[in-house]
Amino acid sequence: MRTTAAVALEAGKPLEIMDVNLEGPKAGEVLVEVKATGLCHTDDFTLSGADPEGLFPAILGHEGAGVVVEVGPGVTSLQPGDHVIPLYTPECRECEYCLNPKTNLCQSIRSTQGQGLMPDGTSRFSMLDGTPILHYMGCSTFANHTVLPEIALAKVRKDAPFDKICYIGCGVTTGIGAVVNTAKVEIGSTAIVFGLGGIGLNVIQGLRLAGADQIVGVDLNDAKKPMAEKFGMTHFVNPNEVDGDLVAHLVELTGGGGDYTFDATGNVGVMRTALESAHKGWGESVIIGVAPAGAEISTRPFQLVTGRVWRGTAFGGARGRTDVPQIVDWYMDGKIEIDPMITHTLKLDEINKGFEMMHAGESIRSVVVY
Ligand code: NAD
Ligand code: AHE
Ligand code: ZN
Repeated sequence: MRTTAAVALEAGKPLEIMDVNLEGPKAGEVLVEVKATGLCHTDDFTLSGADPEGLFPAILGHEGAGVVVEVGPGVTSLQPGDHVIPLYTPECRECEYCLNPKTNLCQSIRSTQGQGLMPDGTSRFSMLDGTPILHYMGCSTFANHTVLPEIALAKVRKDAPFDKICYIGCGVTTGIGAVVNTAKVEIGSTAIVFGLGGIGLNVIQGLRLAGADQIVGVDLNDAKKPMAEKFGMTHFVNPNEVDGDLVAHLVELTGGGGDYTFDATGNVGVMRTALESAHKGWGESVIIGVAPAGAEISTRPFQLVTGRVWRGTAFGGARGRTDVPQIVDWYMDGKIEIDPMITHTLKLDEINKGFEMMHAGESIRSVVVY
């Protein structure tokens, strides 16, 4: 079939809207009509050329929601008409990783996914002249139709709006999951969140859900403050307005440091500040941000010797087929909020404007509706 997509032809160039060929689903695969997709900073990171796994030409996008159109041979858990959220972290429920309760990082298709290919080592997308186009993070939601493995789709309730629940495909689950699955924050905790964008705001709403007492937000952009307060931030710090050492300021503000700190910027200098502003003896710092190729984190080992813990999280530690339908229920039941964070709704041919607003710090989440 033919479908319309925003194609990343090369790093650093705007996406190009074009018709592309899409082959139907093979064994174990599912054809999905994408109804809506969010624009995550990670899409921008890959498009910039900073992602060591970034390959071109590719169809980016990994924060979608849509409807099953057709299933390939052997697919048993989904049928046409089902509503689904694509999962860049699949859940096969069989591999060594899925069987280990300590991780959500299903590895059953990770190597082909990282090469922009389906599990059989081929792509379903091509240009109209036959040139193959690569998949991205196993999702490619910047296409109106896409093909995914069955294990990379969460089946969700049909009354949930696509243009909101697409955000659960990455940002919402990553932020809330970092709090409840990875850090396992306790009631009454003190926390510091660095970066109040599409991920950091969801960390903040996760902290509120978990019953944190003090939630400090740190961002260079003052315009992020009102939204963060709406989601539960109790104190705001702009590093540019702090006289002297930022770590010392945060340690004083929190009475010794955060029980939990979170990096949602992708800046390795910020990651160090986050670790060092965690409380001596027990503070845990969670890295969410994705750093460019070649970037490395550093700190004095003494920071860890004296009891701080440094860890990371992918997709908020969530097991997608199990946890994502539940997060959709939380949204539909009013336990979590999504709507105010979706600041812009765009058509596919406006997608580059969405990235421009991200760069300018004008948006929280832009969502493309097909
Ligand atoms: P975003 O652009 O919406 O937000 C980033 C925020 O960080 C902005 O508000 C910006 O002003 C702030 N910021 C930038 N530099 C800062 C600094 N030095 N100090 C304080 N604040 C600073 O991005 P997002 O969509 O929220 O994504 C955040 C990060 O999380 C990205 O690196 C993204 O790739 C990553 N991410 C990781 C996962 C995961 O599973 N680990 C999932 C989604 C996104
Ligand atoms: N390809 C990059 C790493 C990118 C990365 O860390 N991705 C996160 C999800 S970001 C979603 O917005 C992730 O899930 N990582 C685990 C994995 O297996 O990719 C690089 O540095 O090579
Ligand atoms: Zn993302």
